[in-house]
This record gives sequence, structure tokens and C-alpha cells, in this order.
Amino acid sequence: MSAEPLEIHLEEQDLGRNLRQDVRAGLTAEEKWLSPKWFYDARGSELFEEITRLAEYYQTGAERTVLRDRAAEIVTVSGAKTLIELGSGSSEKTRLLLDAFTRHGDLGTFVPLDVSVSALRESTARIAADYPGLRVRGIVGDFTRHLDRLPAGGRRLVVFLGGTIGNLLPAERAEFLAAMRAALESGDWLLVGTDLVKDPAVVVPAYDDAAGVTAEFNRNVLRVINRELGADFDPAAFEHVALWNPEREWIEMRLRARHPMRVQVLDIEVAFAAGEELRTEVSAKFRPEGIAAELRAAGFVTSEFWTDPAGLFGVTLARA
Ligand code: AVJ
Repeated sequence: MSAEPLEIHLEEQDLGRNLRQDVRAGLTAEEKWLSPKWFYDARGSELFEEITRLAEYYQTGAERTVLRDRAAEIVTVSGAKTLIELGSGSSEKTRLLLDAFTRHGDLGTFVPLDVSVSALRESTARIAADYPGLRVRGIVGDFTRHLDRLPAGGRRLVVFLGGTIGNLLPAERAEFLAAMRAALESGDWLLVGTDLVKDPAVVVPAYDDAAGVTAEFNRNVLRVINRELGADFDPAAFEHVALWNPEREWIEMRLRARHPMRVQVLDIEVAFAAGEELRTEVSAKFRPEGIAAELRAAGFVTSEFWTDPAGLFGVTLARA
């Protein structure tokens, strides 16, 4: 079947309003920040795909190993009729699940949801072409805001891969999981991928690769703001920083001003001191007991927790 037209729950103006609010709040804060949501324009999505192919970025390969080894089990345990993927991007790893559902399952519909129209257009077309008989309904939306728009009914499995849940701050994560549970009915399932706490000597290079792809990805957020809001950031004037925070057990990406500067954005003038940093992303790393506790607090029951053989990355299957 060809993919159905994308369902747009995030209109251009909605996206623009959300971006303006975020930029205003983040750039006028004492400690400046921007949401990682805004990395993913067409160029940012491409750069992220490039990151997943880097030797230093162990997550993608580790998660793929788990999905490959456990796909059949995920299919039989969940018995899903509808597969919903949040922050689906290219849906590359999800094919392991779609393949298993094709062999052992009874899946009728695949619903990828992403903020990136470009990524979604490509992925829905390719998946519809490769899985004849599967109904593919792409939704343009924001998983922190549009969980109430997910298709109802059937036995649903929601997958949230890539460790993207780690890009939410702890309070946002609790809110997200509660909203996720509220959007599901008991008997539905959640599959969530989480990067695990490990030696910072392994984690830091994953966010500061030798080829500088992550640095470009980080600076791309400034290009997005320039284009969308007519700002005049000079991306080259910012240095990429990846820092391990041992108390919070998360990576922080920042952009550090190389010299003092003033940036015009919206109706504000934002001053940066030399060396001042703008936080662009938090990427939390998890411990197995922490994941289970957060899921439990939101009303989920953990059914399975798997890691790759090296114990780098965790995948949890939980029941609503
Ligand atoms: C896969 C979206 C969770 O936090 O590791 C990659 C994004 N940031 N390199 C992550 C990302 C820097 C990524 N997510």
C-alpha cells in the first residue's frame, strides 16, 4: 500500500509559535538554553543520521543488536495490531520490528510520529513500499504535546527508541510518561530504549566525535533559528562542548561563545560574554533500577528489560 497522506497535528504556525516561545524563554534565562527539539530540520535530521554511523556513537548499533535479538519476543509478548513510533526519524531500526511482525505477528498499521515533515515523508514512503499490506499513517507531531492524538483501539505497541527519552529533563520525563500512560489502555505496551550509565570515557566521545559531525549538528540549531526567526547568529563563533555531569548522570551539549557578541533574535538583543555557554541538549544515561522506578511511577509494569551483550544500551518492554 502507498503511505497515507501525513496527518498534520503540528501546523507551520504552531511549530513557529512553539519555537518562538522556547527561544524567548531560553535566551533570556540566567543560564541560556535551547530545546534539542529544534535540531531536526532537514539538515539536522541528515546530520543526526550521519552521527548514528560514527564509530564513537555506540548507541545505534547497541540498540539494533537488542532489537534484532528480541524482535520475535516483542512481537509475541505484545501481540500488537498497531505499532506507533514516537520520534521516528528514519524508522531504520524499526524495520527489525516490522520484519518480525511480518513473520510472526498480526500487525495491521504502522504509525510513525515525528516533528520533521521531511524525515516522515521519506520514511513513510519507503516503509509503505517495502511492507505491502501494512497501513502506514504518518503523523507530524510533537511527542511532548500530541499523545492524545494517537489512533485508538486495537492492541497498541508504542515504541520510543534511540534513547530519546533521555533528552527530556527529569520532570518532563515524568510528565511525558504519565501522559503516555493516560493515552494508552491497559493491555497496550510501551517499548523504550535508554542509553545506560557507563564510563564517561566512552560516553563523551559519542557526543564529541573526531570528525566533528556532532559539532556541526549542535551548531545547526543556530542556523535553524536564523532561518526561522530571522536571527543573526554566527554559528562559527560558537565552539561545540560535550560535558559529562556526574551528579545528574547526563551529557550536556553546549555552544560556547568564542568572543563577546550580541545577537538579534525576535525583538530581543541577546548578549553573550566571551566563553558564555548556551545549553542545547541534555542526554540522560540510565540505570536499570531507575528506568523501572520511573515506569512504575507512571503506572506501567515492566515486563522485560534487555541489554546488548556489552551492556551499553537498555530496552524495556512495559505493559500499560
Ligand atoms: C538519539 C536523539 C537521543 O541524545 O544521543 C546525538 C541525539 N545528540 N548526538 C542523543 C544526539 C547528540 C540523541 N538522541
